[in-house]
Amino acid sequence: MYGRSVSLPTAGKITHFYHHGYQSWSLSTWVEVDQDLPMPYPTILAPLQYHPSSILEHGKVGHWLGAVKTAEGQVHLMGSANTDCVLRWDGDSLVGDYYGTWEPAPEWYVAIGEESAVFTGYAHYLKIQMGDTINIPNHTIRTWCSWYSFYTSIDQAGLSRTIHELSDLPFDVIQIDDGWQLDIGDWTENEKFHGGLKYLVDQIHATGRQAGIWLAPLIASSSSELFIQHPDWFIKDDKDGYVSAGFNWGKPLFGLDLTHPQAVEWLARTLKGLENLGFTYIKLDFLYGGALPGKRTAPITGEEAYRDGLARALSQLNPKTFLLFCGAPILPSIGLCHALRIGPDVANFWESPRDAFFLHNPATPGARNAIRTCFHRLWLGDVLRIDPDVVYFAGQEHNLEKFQVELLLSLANHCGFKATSDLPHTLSQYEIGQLKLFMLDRTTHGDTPFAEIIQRDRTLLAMPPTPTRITNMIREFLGWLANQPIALRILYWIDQHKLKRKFSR
Ligand code: 9PG
Repeated sequence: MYGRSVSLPTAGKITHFYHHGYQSWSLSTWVEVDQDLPMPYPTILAPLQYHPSSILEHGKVGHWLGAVKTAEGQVHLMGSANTDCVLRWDGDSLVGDYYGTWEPAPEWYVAIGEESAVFTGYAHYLKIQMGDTINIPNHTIRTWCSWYSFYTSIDQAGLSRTIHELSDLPFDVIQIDDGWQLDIGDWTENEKFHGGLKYLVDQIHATGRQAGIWLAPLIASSSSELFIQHPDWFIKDDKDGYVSAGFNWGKPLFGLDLTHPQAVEWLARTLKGLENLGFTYIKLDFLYGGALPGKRTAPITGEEAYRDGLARALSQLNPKTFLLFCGAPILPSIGLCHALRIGPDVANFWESPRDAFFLHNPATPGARNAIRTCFHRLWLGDVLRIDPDVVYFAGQEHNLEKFQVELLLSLANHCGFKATSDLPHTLSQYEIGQLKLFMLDRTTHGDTPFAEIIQRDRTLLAMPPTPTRITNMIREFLGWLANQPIALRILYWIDQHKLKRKFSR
């Protein structure tokens, strides 16, 4: 089908709508058609978690693709290989709308049949239409990443020690995550890395591994030199204010205008600089910031700007440099990256009662949220490498039950993307054995494939219960509180303080 607005009549009694979220961390799941998803709170985090449009439609909207399921289990799917496409179900038909600026009108892929067959069909269509510009490796990825143990408290000494401790454990990549930079926008090492990043890269290389680095180059905080020196490189709204890219690190964030030629040159230089230091695995995070709706130098949409500007900057890199995208709009990233995070952050707990029951927010960190969204996006594995985030081995570092750990392990195994942040000295001999078995492809999680475990017990990934009057009142209050930047700043300080204490011991 072709058209700016198209409609596919559906037949049979429709019971579920497949809600496909906007970016890596956004919820993706089947939603019962007679059930509305409550608005997730706090709204200050919305730009980090959803596309502004999907918030308003209670989960009955899908980005780039949409599907409905009949009582008999037959699936109607409609999807696109273009940016700026949105799908809805109007009660009779799947309706696709294109909001982009390109002519002619886009093509829409349509399939009707058994669930896994129609999603696989769409994945193959995407691969051909968008994914064949990049060579996707198919070996297992085994990464040690600093985030889920050190968080922002990384420093040169701690990482050096870990590189040494990782000794001969089966990892191919050691990836430095958030915490090394001067500010969000200023991607040079801070005072905690007095020897320079190169010092750590050399240590990693000496162990025979690839060095990886995290950065979030499409957002900046107002305190950064980048924002202060180049305020005209950022996305604006109609009133000439800056479009919010959300709030994190106790700071408001803004998105880079990827239609500004100098901003793209800066981006290319920044990435090339890291590659020149020896980083061959780059985790590009918070990428939604470059795709936010708003006013840019060129009159194209956010998604178009993202795809075009990012492609130009990345073309300066060695094609062998492994690119992992995170916090990224899904479809506009296809063909630009080797691997893509397809769910929210795993955490060392199953579910946060505050987020699930009171804020009704399924896009926040937690193993259940991560597994739910990843499970519903496994079909993307036919398009690129999917990153389900980390697994835990160190029993003393998490509050997950055994079967929850096993679920994470079997998910990582399914994806062939095996990462952890566990610090070797926190692992018992037994746990080190488990880690080795897992990384060396000798299962430690039983033989049942991930999808089968989930299919057997669909309550595992059920959505939190719909709010009641009481929880709604609490949601309004907590949502209001969490929308106050000062409250988020205080939470951030508390977290930082706790981390400092933990690592000073
Ligand atoms: C570093 C981390 C890790 C992690 C990423 C990303 O506020 N938020 O909604 C929010 C969501 C995700 C997030 C941080 C904040 O995590 O997914 O692996 O790299 O950044 O800061």
